[in-house]
Amino acid sequence: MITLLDYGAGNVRSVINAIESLGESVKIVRVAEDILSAEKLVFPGVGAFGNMMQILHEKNFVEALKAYINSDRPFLGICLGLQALFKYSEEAPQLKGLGLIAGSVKRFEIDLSVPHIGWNGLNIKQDSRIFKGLNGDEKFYFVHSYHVDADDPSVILSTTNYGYEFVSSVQKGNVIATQFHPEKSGRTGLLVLDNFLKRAEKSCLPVQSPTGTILAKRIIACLDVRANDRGDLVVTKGDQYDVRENGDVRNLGKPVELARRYYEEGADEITFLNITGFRDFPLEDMPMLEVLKQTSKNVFVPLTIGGGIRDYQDKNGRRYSALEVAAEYFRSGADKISIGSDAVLIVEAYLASGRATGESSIEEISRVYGNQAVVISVDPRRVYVESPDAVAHPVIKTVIPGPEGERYCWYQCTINGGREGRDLDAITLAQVCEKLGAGEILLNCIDRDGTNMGFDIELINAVTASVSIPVIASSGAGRLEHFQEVFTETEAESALAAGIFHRREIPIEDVKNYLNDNQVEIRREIIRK
Ligand code: 1PR
Repeated sequence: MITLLDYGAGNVRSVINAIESLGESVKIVRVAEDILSAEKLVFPGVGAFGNMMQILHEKNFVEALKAYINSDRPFLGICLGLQALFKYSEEAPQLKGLGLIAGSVKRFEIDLSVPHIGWNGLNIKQDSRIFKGLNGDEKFYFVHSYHVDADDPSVILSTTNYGYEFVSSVQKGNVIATQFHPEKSGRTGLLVLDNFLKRAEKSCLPVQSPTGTILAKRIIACLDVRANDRGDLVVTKGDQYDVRENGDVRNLGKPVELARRYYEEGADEITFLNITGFRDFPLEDMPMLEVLKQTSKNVFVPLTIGGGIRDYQDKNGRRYSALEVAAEYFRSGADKISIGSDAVLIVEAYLASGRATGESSIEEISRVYGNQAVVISVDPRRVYVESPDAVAHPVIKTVIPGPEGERYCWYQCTINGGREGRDLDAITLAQVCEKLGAGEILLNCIDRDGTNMGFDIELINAVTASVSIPVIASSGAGRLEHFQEVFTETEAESALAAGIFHRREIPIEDVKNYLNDNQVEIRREIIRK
């Protein structure tokens, strides 16, 4: 029996699913006594340090946790579960950590995108039983803006490079804690978790121990989901957002099955977009929640879900906050949520008033679950203009002439699935959303969506140049070269595709092999039978 400390973090369901997939059963801590009587304790956390410590105090878990960890019984801390062991964090300096390991938690100070999101390796510093069966060149999934700084090097189990070398895991007797997420690191992550759970007897070092690690570029599979006219939830795909063919909603398969297939094929992340979410209310949309619950049982890479996340009033006049909607998605297995139309309305209100309210969905959800959990899905289309000063929006000079040969354009934001254009541009939207607490930009492009013409490189460069959070390039992938192009001609950290995967035109593995052959750092999953 594994005891799991659930303080309400966003990734608890993923950890439970991973532990249960390894044949173990989980007992959730209800009272401090459950911690003290635990045989093995797993403490997963993701989100904000301050919020976590506050809840641990409110639930009287702090002293019990200290007693358990000092008793040197098996303990696995994940992400915030690692940071909690240290004295304090720059993220909430007013709140003390457990102070069981000397040192503190610092924010990344680098000129790379923060948060550090994606698959990165480990520089192994000492042997451990969690390394049984590892080669040493595996990559693990990280999603964080802060990292620990240990005063005593003897507790450092591994470091990782991201701008500089930071501590990515620690070990002190039977206490092990990782900054990366084994529950979201595919089969490699499950192996590490299994080694901890099954008390792999021998402490060992991986076969190889490379020095220096590199963050991989991510390949994301996107499933645009909606109900077809018969009410079945299907994966569909638009051509420039038009999902109908001969009047019918294109049906490209079942969401749970396709997600599983892409996981098996090596997708680094999977995104579900409920493309009619703006119409209906997510919490009444049980089928979508069920898709997430079913998928997260067998898919151990990060899951993002978007569509309809906003404050809402149901037909009985009951008001629901976007935070409640997001919480339900996290409890159902999501690791990140994506906000589309509501983000456009929030930024318009911000620009109109010149100040943040603190109550927008972006601010509320990032405050509780951390900015790395909030993705902004942008649905822009090109608007060609005669000259750079034709409009009050940032205009780019384009190599792709307009219908009348125009050489300038701006990117107009839309809402409600591209149905309504707004007087706002994609660059300003991304900048303000970052300011309000978003952690990542999913940069779609209506003009390129479903066209197989390649990504809109000019749009991606314009947005990546204006934000310091990671950007996902999306829309238009049609050939292997398009992925090479987006990773060599832009700063995008990830590339998302849909149509080519659904129509089995190019398997994910081929994309990865092609990128690997062309010296683009990617994650390879060594399939362990
Ligand atoms: O506005 O918060 O309710 O969220 C709705 C979400 O659904 C938004 O994220 C929006 O991007 C998405 N969406 C809405 N309508 C459509 C549509 O297609 N009619 N899909 C839609 C957006 C864009 C990508 C697509 C890439 C890659 N599709 O998700 O997967 O363009 O496609 P490709 O590789 O085939 O070119 P809210």
